[in-house]
Amino acid sequence: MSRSGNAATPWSIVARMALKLHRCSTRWRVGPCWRVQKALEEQGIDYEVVKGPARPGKRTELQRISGQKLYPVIEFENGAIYCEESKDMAATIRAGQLDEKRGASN
Ligand SMILES: N[C@@H](CCC(=O)N[C@@H](CS)C(=O)NCC(=O)O)C(=O)O
Repeated sequence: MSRSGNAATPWSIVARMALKLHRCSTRWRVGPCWRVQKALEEQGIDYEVVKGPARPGKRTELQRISGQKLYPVIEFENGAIYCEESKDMAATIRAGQLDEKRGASN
């Protein structure tokens, strides 16, 4: 193996951390959380599911990061938060515009 800078050499591989989808804990494939999760799936975007508490009073972390208590919320690797109506989030993902939200603080 040479150290020529070949992109396939092990030391050149940069691990990509997945974004986090903060969502409700239902297993049913319906509703706002699933709408956004499905769009991530369809677009082949790496994500990690973080299932949050069902009781609104226990959603302190969600409240802290997003300023509100409803799921779904996307947390980027850089800590940026993306939270809109799920229909708008799904449309953004499908339009290939999710990266544009990475710097947003909404
Ligand atoms: N209008 C919102 C509704 C979001 C919503 O109701 N999310 C559900 C989870 S799928 C939720 O957070 N439910 C918990 C609650 O209402 O306290 C949207 O579509 O984004």
